[in-house]
Formats: sequence, C-alpha cells, structure tokens
Amino acid sequence: MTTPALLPLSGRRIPTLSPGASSFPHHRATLRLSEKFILLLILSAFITLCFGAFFFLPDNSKHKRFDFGLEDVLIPHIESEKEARHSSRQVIHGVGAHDEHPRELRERMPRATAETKTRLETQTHTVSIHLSPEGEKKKNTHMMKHAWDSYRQYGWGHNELKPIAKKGHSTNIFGNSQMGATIVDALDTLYIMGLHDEFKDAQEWIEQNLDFSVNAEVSVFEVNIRFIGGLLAAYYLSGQEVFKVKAVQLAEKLLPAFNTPTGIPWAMVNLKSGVGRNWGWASAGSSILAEFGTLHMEFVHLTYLTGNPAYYQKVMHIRKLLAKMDRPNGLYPNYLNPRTGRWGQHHTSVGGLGDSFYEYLLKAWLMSDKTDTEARKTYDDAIEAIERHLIRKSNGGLTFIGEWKNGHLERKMGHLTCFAGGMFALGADGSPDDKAGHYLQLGAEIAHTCHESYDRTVLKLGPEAFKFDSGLEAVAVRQNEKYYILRPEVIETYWYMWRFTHDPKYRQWGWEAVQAIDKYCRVSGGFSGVKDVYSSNPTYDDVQQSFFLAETLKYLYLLFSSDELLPLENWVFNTEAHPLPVLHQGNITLPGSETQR
Ligand code: DMJ
Repeated sequence: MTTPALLPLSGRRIPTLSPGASSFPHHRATLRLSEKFILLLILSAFITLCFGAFFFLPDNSKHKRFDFGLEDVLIPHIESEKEARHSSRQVIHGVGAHDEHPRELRERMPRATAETKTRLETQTHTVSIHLSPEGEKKKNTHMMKHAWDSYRQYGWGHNELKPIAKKGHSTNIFGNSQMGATIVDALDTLYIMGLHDEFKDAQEWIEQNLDFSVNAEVSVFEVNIRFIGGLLAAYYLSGQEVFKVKAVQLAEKLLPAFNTPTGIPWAMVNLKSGVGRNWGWASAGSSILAEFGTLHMEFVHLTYLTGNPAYYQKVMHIRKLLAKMDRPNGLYPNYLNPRTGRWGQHHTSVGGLGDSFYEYLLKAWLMSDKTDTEARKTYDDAIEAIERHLIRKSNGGLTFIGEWKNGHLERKMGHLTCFAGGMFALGADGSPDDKAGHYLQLGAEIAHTCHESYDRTVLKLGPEAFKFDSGLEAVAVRQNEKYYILRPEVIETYWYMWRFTHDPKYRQWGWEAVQAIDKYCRVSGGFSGVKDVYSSNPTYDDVQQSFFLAETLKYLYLLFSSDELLPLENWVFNTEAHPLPVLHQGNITLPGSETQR
C-alpha cells in the first residue's frame, strides 16, 4: 500500500514511502535517528488505527439473520430443543426403508442446508444486477406498519380489523372466537421485515392471551393454514419455543375433526367439545377437497417437531384414501362425503374449493427434499388432467384455467386461481418428460392473464372472478364478482415468476399493484377491500383481512428482495405464505407402513 504522509513536526513533505531508494530525496541517502523514530511512531499509530477500525466494524451477524439461508436460523433451536424432546422413538421413514428418528433428521439439516447455502453463494452474483430495490421494499414495510399499527390500535386481540369503523372484526371461519388471527398470521412478515418491536409485542400477546380452550366452532383448514402455519413459521424463524408449544396445543384441538367414518375430516370443529360438522352449503354434507387436502405440510412438521406420529398418519390416510378412488376424467371433484367416502357433485376447480390441494401435493414433494415421489406423481397426474380439460386459450390469446362442472367447462377464472401460475413455475423443475420449459411457460401465461385482469379495470386491481366468453376477455361481468378483498394470489405468482426468470416485468407489475393498493385501499384506519374495481369511486368493504399481512405484503416484500432471503431450495411456503423449512434428507413418505386414524 502506498501512503503519502505528512510529517507535522518538521513540516516537510515526505515522498511516497516505498522501499526503493530511488523514491527518497537524492541529496540524502539515509534518515536521521530522530526522523526514523517519528516515522516508526506514525507507522505504529496507523497500524493500531487499522486494527481498531476492524474491530469496530458493525456486527454483520445481525444482518445475516435476515438471510434465512436457514443454517443460522435452525441451529439455535435444534440445540435448545434437546431437553424438550419427546422421549418415545417415533419414526418418520420412507423409501429405502430407513427408519429415521426425528432428532437424527434434525441434526442432519444444518449440514444439508449449509451445503445448499454455499452452492447459492456461488450462484447469486450472476443475478445481482436486479437485486434490492430498497425504495420498493421500504414502501412495503411502511404499508405493513400502517396495517399493523391500525390493527394494534383498533382491533387488538380480535381476529381482524374493520378499518373504516375502526373496530375488531371476525367471520364464521373463526367461529365466535377472539383468537387474534391477524397477530398470528402477521408474525413472520413482521420478523422478515425486521419489525422487531412489533414482533415482540405480538409474541407477548400470544404468550399471555392465546388460548384454544374456547367454545368456538372454527374452520379446520383456515385455522391450520393461518394459525398452525403461522406459529410454526414464527418458531422456525425466531427459535422461540412458545410458538411451537402453541402450535401443538392447537393441533391437538383439531384432531377430533378426523373422527369420521372415513377419516376425511369435518370442515369445522368445536375447539372445546371436539364436535365436528360440515358447511351447510357443501354438496350433500361433503367435505371440501381444498380443505382436507391442505393439511399435509403443517401436519408433517408437527410430527417432525414432536415425534408424535398421529399428525402424519392422519394426512397420509387422506392421501391413501384418495389414491384408491376413481377420478372422473382423471379429475378430482371438489366435494367428498366423509361418511360414505363418495364424491359429491362433479365440480373441479383450481380456484376456490380445489386450489391448495394441488399446491400441497407439489409442496409435500418439495418439503421432503424431493423424496416424496408419491406426492410428485399424484401432482403430475392431476395437472395433466387439468391441462387437458380445464386450460384453454381465449380468442384474444389469453391462457386461462376454467372450472369443470358436470362435464362442461365454465370459461371463468377466479382471482384465487391465479396462484396456479406460481405453482406451475415452482413445479417445472422435476416435471415428467422434460416438460420444465413447458410449465414455466404456462406459469408465465397465467401470470400474464392475471395481470390483464388487473390492467383492464379502472383501479388496476383484479376482480374476484373474470370471464372469457361472448367476446369478453379477463373482465368480471356480475356485480358480485367485481370486488377486490386484498387477496395475494396474483402477486404470489409474480413473485415466483420473478424468482425463476428475473424478468423485470414481474417487479413492474408488482409495483403497479403496490401503487393501486396504496391509492384505493388505504384508509386512515388501515387497508380495506373495495367492492367494485371498475368504478372510479369505489365503496369499501371495511375489512382488513389477516391474509393481507400474512401474504400480500410478504410476497410484495419478497418480490423486491434478494433471492437469498428465504431461498426456495430451503423453504416451502404454505398456502398462507408461511415459510416452513425443507426437511432435508428426511423422507416423509410411508409406503407400506401402517397408517392409523
Ligand atoms: C388465503 O387464506 C390462502 O391463500 C388460501 O389458500 C386461499 N386464499 C386466501 C387468500 O385469498
């Protein structure tokens, strides 16, 4: 290093201190003793300064926690968990017939994830040009703050918030409970965004108030994806035991829902009495495919964390029962009667009533480190039938996913169905017959169609359902399909497409959504849904949905973050956007093993 130095004592300028004699003044070959001493003094002061600066550098480990490359997240609570372990040697085992003790699996996870992390670190420099638009991320964090602070002020402890009336809100999915759904659903988003005070506040409320011994009839599906999923994700991210304990307590309360003649759970269960029943509107007392088919991820993690095989066995039993059933045209109907084990109406949908069943087949495979090949095969077969019967191109060239109703295709697509773009992209790698490119393209086409459904409205927000019929392309017809209730699915697909393609248009589309939400849904008491996206003067529905904080704002934040934040190699997002770690090397299929109810 060359250091032009000034000698204050003599006031003389010393030329560059390089070892060659030629750089010294010619009239004198050596320095005097006093000059040598001063020079030595300056050099040692300089070296001390360098060392000091090194030690006072900001603590990088704080930032590293937010990489969530997993290794640093998981190690602390693997250690702390040793004492709390379930003593019985329950097994999670699979193909290859190796019985795996959950602890052994856990001990392997850090190694496997460290390897993944190293691999990632060598790859990410190639995409760094697109990373970290800090302004957009900040905007999302501010929106989260506004949603959270408003709920904190006006709806604290209630399930959701009425942002216009500025008071608590709830719906029948939570029964008459006051279980702070927004608090639990928002936990991991707060954590990921670095809103630590808010996270602590939420944790305190959960420690002191979250009690599941309430006389309330709740939706098994909703409580599973929002509460159990939310608590498990918070546990994995923060390592705080309380979240795991609460998740397990709640899961115990859901188990009676599986006491049906077939083991297909009821849609609802009373948390106190354990009595279950189905929705009155569901075809002839049926359970719903997207509800009983969206338990797998959380239940596998519950078994993994507790060593109790019951959760795993419940969901594997559902899978095995479905595998034995005939499927009309290879399609899964949305309704299944839990008493008789027969299908109800032959309706098939990749939107409401069907959606997350398909999503969880794919994610079961991903979460098992791609070892649950049974799940992958079931997913591939289902998607093939869906493509054959439900996916079409409109006259205007837009790819859409319709709904199958008793042998007839309804050319209508729901906002909920838009998640499928992301699902196709996520499932591209590993698809049969080398069709990865095809599925990535299909994902891109669905993303495009869903963006059109936003772009063709006045508010630039998407309607609940839109048609491709009688000259109509991606627009809602009925008044009761024109609302936007802060749903995440379109943004979810933008995020997955961004992760897999880095095409900047996905960030552009996400940014359009941010601006529209902020302009038309933001009110002084939080964020509200709007009743008509085609009206320039829309009325509000006065509900701030908990999934707005759990999903919509999280996916937006991730869309503008580096791929290293929650890498998809290590994390799988449940259907409510709660990230759960991949169980590396933990094969979670149980072919040939006994499953019980
Ligand atoms: C969320 O609760 C979940 O994404 C669920 O799978 C269906 N959709 C809602 C939000 O729209």
